Amino acid sequence: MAAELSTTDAAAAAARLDSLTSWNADWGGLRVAVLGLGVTGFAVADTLTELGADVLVLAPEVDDDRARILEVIGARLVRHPLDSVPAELTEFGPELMIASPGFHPDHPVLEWAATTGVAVWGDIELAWRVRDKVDAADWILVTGTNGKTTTVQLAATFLAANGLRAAPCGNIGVPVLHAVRDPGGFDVLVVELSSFQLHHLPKTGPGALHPWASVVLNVADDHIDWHGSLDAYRAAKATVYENTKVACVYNRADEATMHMVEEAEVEEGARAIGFGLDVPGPSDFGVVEGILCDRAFLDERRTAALEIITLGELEPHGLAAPHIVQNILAAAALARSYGVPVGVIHDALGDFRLDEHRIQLVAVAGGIRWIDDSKATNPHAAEASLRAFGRVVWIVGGLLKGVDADALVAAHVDRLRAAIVIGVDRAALVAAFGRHAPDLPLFEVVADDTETVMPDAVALAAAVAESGDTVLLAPAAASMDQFADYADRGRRFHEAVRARLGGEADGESAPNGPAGPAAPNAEV
Ligand code: UMA
Repeated sequence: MAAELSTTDAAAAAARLDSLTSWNADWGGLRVAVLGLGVTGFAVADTLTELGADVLVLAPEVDDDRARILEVIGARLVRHPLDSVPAELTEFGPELMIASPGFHPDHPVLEWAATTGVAVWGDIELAWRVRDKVDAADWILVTGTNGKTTTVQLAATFLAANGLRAAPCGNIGVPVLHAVRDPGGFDVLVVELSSFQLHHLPKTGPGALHPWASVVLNVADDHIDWHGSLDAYRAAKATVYENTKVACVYNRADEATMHMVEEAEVEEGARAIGFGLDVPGPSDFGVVEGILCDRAFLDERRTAALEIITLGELEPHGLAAPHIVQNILAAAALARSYGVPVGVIHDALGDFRLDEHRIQLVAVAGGIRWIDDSKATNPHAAEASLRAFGRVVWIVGGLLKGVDADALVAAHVDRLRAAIVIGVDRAALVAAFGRHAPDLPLFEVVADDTETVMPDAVALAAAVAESGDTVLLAPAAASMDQFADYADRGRRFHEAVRARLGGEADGESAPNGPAGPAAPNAEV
């Protein structure tokens, strides 16, 4: 084990790190350990070697292409299971460690960094510090348990429709470092942040973000196993509002998000902007008689509102489900804070389509709708999905990530025709159904072979569903126990449905055609 840094060494190391707030700062020779070689670790190592730092990458399993490129760019790679601290790391004596988001805070290597006084950053802090490489774009931050990706895509679409160079990035799958280093430059980055990424962000000091606008869409149980408690998860999410310059957007239906804004240290003049499906107050976005409205970014907001679009216009594009309308309102608030006219937002929505596996209509046959919402990877997302339909045959289960699905089951038993439970954490779900709906037809797919899970689940659903029902894949759980990811789970559902129905299907939608959930009823 390396000895702890002496007080003088530690002060010198801290002072050097404090000075690193620009692409043009002196990164030369800085010893940086990079933890993980997934999408993030690779972008971090690539950036740091370009900056002239001395980079040591630690990773358990390594993609051959990435390993080859690391060699070419001059970063060293240590393959190690990382269940303990590799000797190469202690010999290297890093001045800084950059951890990939998936690494748990009490991972042995991160604990070693804490006890030896090595600073730990995430990739987001690094990206913020070097954001002036091309053009120092403004950042708009989006987090929340559900709806992040859709909101990021919507906001970036609205900004781009107004002629701005805008890029969606972050947890959405594109490291922010890629966007920051794009030679074309951007005016605005719309950054999706996971609670893992937020956990590593400082609230003050040279590494703290100062976003243009920020939003926490909602907070529900998720990733409790990673953060240790719901409070810790909430605290990580709340970081997104710190130092916001123009608009802190919050969800009126989720008080926790409002309290986060109240407690955040924001820049002078930053406004709190609420969104919700009900009638908006001044400084809010909301819905009045089926019309989505901005009552925040207009001088006459005490007496008037600007019309963005109607639910009737959204319906044909499959965008009228209540939780999607909330995402649209939040994204509109973010874009309006950057000066995008409502007419531009209206027109951009006409061309917008949701990604696959989000309440996606797969087929209709014999009056039964088959819906893929594989993206519902936690109970909160599955809740929104279930609410959007009438009588449901529910395909549920997977990896519950330490989250309790009991309340979700209890809340929706009345709308269920049957439940089909898949995944490794079946026992908890089966017990919940036993408690809340002992008479409900309940089937377990016990096979855990990736090839057979969906065909088995679909066969069971086909046997029990009746005309007028919706067969809904909304697992309320992560997919990695049996599938590569949620997209793989969704794809296999599509394949199984098509194989089962063959020529029977009455029609199949284009990716994310209207799934037909009830539109929210606005109150006047
Ligand atoms: N690793 C370990 N030990 C650990 C954790 C990770 O050895 O304890 C290894 C992994 O095997 C992997 C590497 O470290 O090879 C890096 O893994 P990572 O899990 O940090 O993932 P990345 O490939 O860098 O992708 C991350 C995000 N992944 C996670 O937060 C888990 C991606 O979000 C994100 O798109 C990408 O950075 C770019 O920013 C995915 C995700 O599932 C979509 N996010 C979670 C969510 O949305 O719920 C938070």
